[in-house]
Amino acid sequence: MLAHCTPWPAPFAARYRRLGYWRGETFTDVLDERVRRHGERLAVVSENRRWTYRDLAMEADRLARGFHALGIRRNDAVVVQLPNCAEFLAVLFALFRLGALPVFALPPHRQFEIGHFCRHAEAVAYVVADRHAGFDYRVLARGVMGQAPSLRHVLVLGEAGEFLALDRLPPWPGELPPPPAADEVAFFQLSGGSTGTPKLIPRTHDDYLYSIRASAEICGLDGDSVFLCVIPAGHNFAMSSPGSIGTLYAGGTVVLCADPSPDAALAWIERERVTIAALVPPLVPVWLDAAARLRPDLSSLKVLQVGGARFDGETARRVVNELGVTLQQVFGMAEGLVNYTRLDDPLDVVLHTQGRPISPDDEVLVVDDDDRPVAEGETGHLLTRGPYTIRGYYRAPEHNARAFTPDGFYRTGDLVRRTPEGNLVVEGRAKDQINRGGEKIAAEEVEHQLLAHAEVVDCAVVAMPDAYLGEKSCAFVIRRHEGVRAPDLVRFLRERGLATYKIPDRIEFVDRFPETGVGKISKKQLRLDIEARLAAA
Ligand code: OOB
Repeated sequence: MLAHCTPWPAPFAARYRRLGYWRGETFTDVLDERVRRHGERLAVVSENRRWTYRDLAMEADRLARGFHALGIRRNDAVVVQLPNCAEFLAVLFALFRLGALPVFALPPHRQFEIGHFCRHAEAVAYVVADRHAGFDYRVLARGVMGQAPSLRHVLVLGEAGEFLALDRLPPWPGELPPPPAADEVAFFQLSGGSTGTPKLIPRTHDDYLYSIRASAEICGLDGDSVFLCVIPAGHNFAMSSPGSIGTLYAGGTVVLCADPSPDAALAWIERERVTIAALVPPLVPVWLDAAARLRPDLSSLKVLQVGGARFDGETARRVVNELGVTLQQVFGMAEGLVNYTRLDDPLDVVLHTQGRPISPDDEVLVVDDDDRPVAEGETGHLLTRGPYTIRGYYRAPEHNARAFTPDGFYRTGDLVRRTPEGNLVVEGRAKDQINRGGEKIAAEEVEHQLLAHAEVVDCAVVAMPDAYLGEKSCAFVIRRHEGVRAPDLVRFLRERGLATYKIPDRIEFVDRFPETGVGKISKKQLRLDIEARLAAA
């Protein structure tokens, strides 16, 4: 395995192969096989594209040759930050073909995050769109170029400016080197994180394709499936649960929609006869309201998946009643484990649980603070290990020692309970993270940034309830002088290049922090505090 990654111990790897989870199949094999079987079928649709499987494979091949001509080689990391579009998939399959390693940045990431990914993975290239959602990524790329010594190329979808356009890559006339092996790392996902810097998650062809194949089956995908991707295409949910790659695996059609507004998305469903879509919870009421207002023809839509953050039972019921579709709750993580309610589960399970793991070999433990199993049905920390859950983050030995148990279980940081029939219910979170409508914020990361401000003596970032997003972030700050105001701190964070969703939604200045019995800042008390202030207002 790639250096600085933690392989599965040999007996586990042997078991996962013996049981047929790991089949020695790569992403390139999958695409080639689909082209052989049904090259003329529609694979991917987006704003300006309508590609068959053959078109997608040809575009991926052209890009792979271009990347190779530029000197991009096996195990070279490439940060990919594209909006939802067909080209995203072509870039992906091109990099997979070469064994280069995409790092899936999210569209809202800015200089702080991108610079960190580039340096941490020693990325040789950065792929962006020229502009998206009113933001010019070439400006961001200019800033990042000066910050990451390894970075040799910025490749741009659209108007490249001083950079290289994806549609003008030099052609490589010769043979490409052989594709990578299935047990090698294929790419890096990003961790939602709870530490000062975001961690990189190495996923192999073998493990990821297993989760995809099994997910496609659980979600009933086949050649007639049409998947609508409105959440960021590089997020694990959108890619693999079963997501765009699962849809291609099944021979269906992926619709990549760059505009997440419900008006646009509902129009896509009608136009392309979408059969399955994936949403984060805050989008659901917005869709329901838009559907009631616009009355689009949603008769093709069979399954609506909701995941990434807590989904309340009331809204869940509305999905079933108002859209007449099968609801599926998805509780997953980029590190691996994904749980689904099954399509034929009783309504009660679908409305009130987050489902059960993909694999019979997903080991799930619910434990107390000392890693001892709690009584059945009690709430505890969720630990997991299995055929598609990583054993370690990339280049993070110290963090790995805390994030994994000595016998290789990943500490998810989620608090769950298991129902008698084996479904998990997410009851809360022990990790120091804010889940802002599916977008994860590591409190410590924002605190580090705030502490860099000369007027900040100390700070603590916590979640506060929000009617629309479920949670927003609130920073409690002890300042040196009263002159410094919240807008000053917000501007400071923006200038440091922090993604907008991580900028505290609210800043409260205080003189001191409540403490726990052992003298640490009591975030629990701070959460109660902000809740009370919100309720009073
Ligand atoms: C997905 O992946 P990540 O890596 O962005 O975030 C994982 C974390 C989980 O540990 C949990 O804290 C939270 O997000 N989460 C949920 C949830 N789904 C994820 N919390 C409550 N209810 C849910 N249904 O978010 C992700 C990856 C693959 C599929 C779906 C979601």
